[in-house]
Amino acid sequence: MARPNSCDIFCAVVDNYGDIGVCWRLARQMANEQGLQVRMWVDDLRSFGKLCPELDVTLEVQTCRGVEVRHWCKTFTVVEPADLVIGAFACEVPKSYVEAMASRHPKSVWLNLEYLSAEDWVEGCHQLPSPHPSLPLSKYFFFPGFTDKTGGLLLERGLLVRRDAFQSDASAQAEYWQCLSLPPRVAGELRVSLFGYENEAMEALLSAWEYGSQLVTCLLPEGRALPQVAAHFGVTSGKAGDVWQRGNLRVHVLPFVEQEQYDLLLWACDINFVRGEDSCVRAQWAGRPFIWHIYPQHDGVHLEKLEALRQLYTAGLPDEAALAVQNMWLSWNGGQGVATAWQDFIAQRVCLARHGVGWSQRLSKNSLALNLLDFSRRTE
Ligand code: TRH
Repeated sequence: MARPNSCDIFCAVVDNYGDIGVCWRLARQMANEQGLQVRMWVDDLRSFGKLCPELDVTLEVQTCRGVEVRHWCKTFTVVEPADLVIGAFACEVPKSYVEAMASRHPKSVWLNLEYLSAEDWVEGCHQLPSPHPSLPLSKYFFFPGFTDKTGGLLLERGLLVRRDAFQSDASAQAEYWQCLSLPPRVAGELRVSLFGYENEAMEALLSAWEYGSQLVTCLLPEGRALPQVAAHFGVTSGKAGDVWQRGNLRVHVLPFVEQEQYDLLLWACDINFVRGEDSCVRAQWAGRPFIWHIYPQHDGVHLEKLEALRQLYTAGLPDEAALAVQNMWLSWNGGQGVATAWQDFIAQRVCLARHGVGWSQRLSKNSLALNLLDFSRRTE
């Protein structure tokens, strides 16, 4: 097939912001960097509105940042399918639309964009077809990932150059902190972003920061971790703009911001606590040491995913630094001893920061958007 000109992306929001976060990033890259005509079908415009404040959640059809956004309702009126069709995270593309894809000439290329995992089996499943039981049409499994044999990661054009410029420009950073109403940094201060879920290790970590020898400024986006942090300071709730201080710990509660603004936060902080899928990738693009709170699943499979990324990411690090990452990630994901793990992690900060930059450069060679286009060009 020739290079696709149009792309439909279907996104069913399960919970949180990962699904819509990935789809929105992909849609903008396909439209604004690759020049495709992109339609994004989203079943929950309210969640989407958190990431994209200019969205009008009452509209069925609108254009936002070069992407046509459609409210995906239960009653789906069939439209002419696009050249490339991406169902995100195993969402069910409407039956009538699938039939239209099969009878189109040439047929649409249909992909299911899978969840991100660093596990070995991903390479073997990437790009496998799944023939439709009754229609002359296959769906292909497309796996993002961290190695050359996977679909790679979403990375905006020029992002690492912009990151490097920001991270080497002290006045741009000072201006950024000022915009957040933060005082200028003092010598020895550590700035940490904290995006996560409810966490049993939270109280122990906050206490370690409070009684530690270094001033820690914690930037806390509003959301699921907020009530626990508020409770540490003896308050029942919190909101963006709140500042709490005790001992050597100062917490600034931040509003949930657009994705580009969140990137700036990750670039500006010394250490980033991230979660889920997309923020974890963004922390890797930030190049700074990070701690991943993986999305917990009751069968415990998330711990295998955590371990798989941990192994890839720490390969080539000196033993002490690799162990520090392992202990910190495990203690933050249901393990024990977060206070000690934090001390060991912070002792490796310089080594991990150097490693993070090299790691991001290596990952940047494998672009998910380009791989998707290349695959659809090769697929009949
Ligand atoms: O919101 P999440 O917990 O999403 C998760 C994961 O994707 C997981 O894989 C999935 O199974 C589960 O939901 C249902 O974490 P994630 O993936 O990091 O998504 C958060 C998004 O929010 C990401 O795109 C970054 C963005 N973000 C902002 O745009 N502004 C902000 O201020 C913050 C804190 C985040």
